[in-house]
Amino acid sequence: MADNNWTPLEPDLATIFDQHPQPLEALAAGDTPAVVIRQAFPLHSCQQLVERLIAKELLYDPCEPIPPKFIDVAVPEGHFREGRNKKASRAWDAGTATGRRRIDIGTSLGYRGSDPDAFFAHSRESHELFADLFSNGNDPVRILYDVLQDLSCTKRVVTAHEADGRQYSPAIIRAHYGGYTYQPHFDSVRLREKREGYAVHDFEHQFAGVMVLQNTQLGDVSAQCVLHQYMWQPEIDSYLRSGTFHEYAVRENVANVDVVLEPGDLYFFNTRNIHEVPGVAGDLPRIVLATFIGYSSDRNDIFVWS
Ligand SMILES: O=C(O)CCC(=O)C(=O)O
Ligand SMILES: [Fe+2]
Repeated sequence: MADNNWTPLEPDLATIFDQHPQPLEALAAGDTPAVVIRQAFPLHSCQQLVERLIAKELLYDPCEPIPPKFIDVAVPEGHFREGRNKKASRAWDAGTATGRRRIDIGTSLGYRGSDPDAFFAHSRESHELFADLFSNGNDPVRILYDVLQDLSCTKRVVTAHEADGRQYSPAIIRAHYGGYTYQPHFDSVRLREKREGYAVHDFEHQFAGVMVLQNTQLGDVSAQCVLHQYMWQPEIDSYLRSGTFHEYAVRENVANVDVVLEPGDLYFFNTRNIHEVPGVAGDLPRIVLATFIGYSSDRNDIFVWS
């Protein structure tokens, strides 16, 4: 059953606050699928940033042969590591799709968090890398944090850190080549990755804050996130793993919305809502700036990491 009231809050802070006094509480409760800020980062800044990432050889130009170093570091679809496991788990069965590569710039807790020392060492390098990348002052990470700060009303937004001061990576840039697909899944350091021992484990809710820097397009189809009005429960795992969530959603009348974004648009959603980004194998990779966000109604601080 389509729930017509389950629509994103958008397009700018003033309008969003007119609709809801506490937008992040609305996300926590699942009352809205997403909070969308249109054109948070200007289109020409998105384009300049992508050019700079290619010039610095942090990403590759899809029109050129792939430099071998990118083949070694690409993250396969659906991979994450649980707890202290060295071996990757898969959030869904991606089959044997080839050419779908994800290149990360920054540090992923989901992918690297099984070895805390290596994770925090890698995160330190990411801080230096981002400081260098955005030394021109045109900093989309700052914009994302500032918007989140405004949305949070009286809370304080900080990069996630441990009690001893070790910092998580402030954000991550992900480039998805060749139609890389996020099948229906949820993200949770608590419920999925079981990151006990990390400070981010202590928050009640997890959100994502994602800014699109470049999209991929094939004909008139571009890659967009679909959010389902279903908060993860253990009984859905078998459907997620076997790739049959859509059949379940149809049978149980689970509503969903497409969040259609242009480069420069920024959206926040509750990562416990089942979500997906069907891949589109256009000429260009879909590139996003992504964060995870730890939020508790009764805590004054909001942690951001990647
Ligand atoms: O790229 C997006 O818009 C969301 C990706 C996502 O679901 C994830 O990184 O877990
Ligand atoms: Fe996700």
